[in-house]
Amino acid sequence: MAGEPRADCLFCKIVAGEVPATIVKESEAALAFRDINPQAPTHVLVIPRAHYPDAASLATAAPELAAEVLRLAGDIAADEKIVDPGYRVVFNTGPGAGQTVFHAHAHVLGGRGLEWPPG
Ligand code: IU
Repeated sequence: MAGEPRADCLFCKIVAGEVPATIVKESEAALAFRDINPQAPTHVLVIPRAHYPDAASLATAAPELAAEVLRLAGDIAADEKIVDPGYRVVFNTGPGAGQTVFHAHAHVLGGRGLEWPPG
């Protein structure tokens, strides 16, 4: 069922406390933790606690939860002091775009110059 935890999902295991993560912020419905392979001085992942495979399915099934993930991403940027000069929020969607964990997550990246277009 949509939103239910999945036994084979790494981020569901982080939500359950079964896999360690450095959590930087939490809300009732979402969680933010540092990426284990950071691509920038700030690289935090924001996830809904409920399982949706990608950002589009999250936004379709639970729009308020998608908004909560984006709000938390903005809070992280403020906490990490990367709002100025700017930061990036990325949802890799599909293997061809580099998605490796199929539990919706926003990458919050900042603290260095960010090229456009991304690779
Ligand atoms: P992607 O967009 O699906 O590729 O992002 C998955 C991210 O999850 C990736 O940047 C990994 O470094 C990160 N990650 C993590 O933070 N903790 C873990 O235990 C594992 C992956 I496995």
